[in-house]
Amino acid sequence: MPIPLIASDHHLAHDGLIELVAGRPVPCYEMPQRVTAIRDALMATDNYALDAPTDHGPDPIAAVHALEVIDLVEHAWSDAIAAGRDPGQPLLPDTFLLREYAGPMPLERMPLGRHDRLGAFCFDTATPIVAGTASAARAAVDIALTTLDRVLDGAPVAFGLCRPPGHHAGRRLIGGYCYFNNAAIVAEAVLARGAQRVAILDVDFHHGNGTQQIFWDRGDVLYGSLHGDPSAIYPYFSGHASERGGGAGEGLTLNLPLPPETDGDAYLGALEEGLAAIRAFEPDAPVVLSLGLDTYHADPICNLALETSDYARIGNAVASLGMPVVAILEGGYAIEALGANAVSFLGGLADSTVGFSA
Ligand code: Q9C
Ligand code: ZN
Repeated sequence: MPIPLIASDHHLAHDGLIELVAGRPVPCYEMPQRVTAIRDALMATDNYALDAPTDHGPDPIAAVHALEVIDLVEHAWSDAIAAGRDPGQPLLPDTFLLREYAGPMPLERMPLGRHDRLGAFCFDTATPIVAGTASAARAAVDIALTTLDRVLDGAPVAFGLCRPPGHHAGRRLIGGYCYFNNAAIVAEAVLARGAQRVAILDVDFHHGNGTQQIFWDRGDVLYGSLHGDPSAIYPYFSGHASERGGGAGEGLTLNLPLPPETDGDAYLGALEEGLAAIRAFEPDAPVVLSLGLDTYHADPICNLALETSDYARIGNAVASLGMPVVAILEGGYAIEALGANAVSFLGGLADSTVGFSA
């Protein structure tokens, strides 16, 4: 059986993006060719069935994100244009509404233009908005939810080529190239369809601060993440092993920070801990996999040391759970290697799954 691969071209207009790295504008690493490269490489193998997403409407997004941040993503660009901003330049925040700004003051009003509110809802300078951003972000959610549909319909594995990615986006927060949290929306949707416990496994190089925040105090969602140690790695302020969830979610957040140059063997060792936690949680729903490929040794913005062949081993290890997997694309910026790494990962994931169902 071919593996469902859900993709659309809506993301192509989320382009021409600039991010600020140490204050300097550079072309955004998160570019359209990422998804095109992965799609073409997977389709060249004949093992995938390419399909378009179906429209799931706004409700699944509103189940995860606050209306005020959805409104911002939808309207920041048009408000900026109405205010006379240059349509050739992506929008980035020029303020940051930190806790320290308010101190004891009960500040309650937002600026009128949604573009001027960016500083209240965006935590970095890597999350630009252009004309095509909102429709791309909505399409990415539809891709993620359609990927879930395929797995609920019986596919052991399906892969959603979501772009923009999602795992840095919190309940009322955008950042890290992310606007809507595709994986969190899938987890919430599967619970809405009657599941009791869902596990999210995040193998992107960066800590999924948004996903962790959304499910921090939830007893029905396990969040496990392997990532570069936030002591010196973006997003810096979360992802330490000591963060374990709170309230009903106590113990259901598992952070596995990794040192620079972690190789395949060490990665697989840490992954076993994550997989053991998932088994112990006994999910009754497909595993949601936040699949970043920025753990690759040649990724331009990351510092782990995985090789292409390691991804097949990682995919195999995830498949050893014996659970269906909804794989959602997150990061990965070594364009020339993304295709081969995706083929390797998904191949490893699907191989063992076939073994299970046989
Ligand atoms: N000097 C994802 O992989 N830039 N987002 C960090 C550190 C932002 C990564 C710069 C990285 C965001 C989905
Ligand atoms: Zn990443």
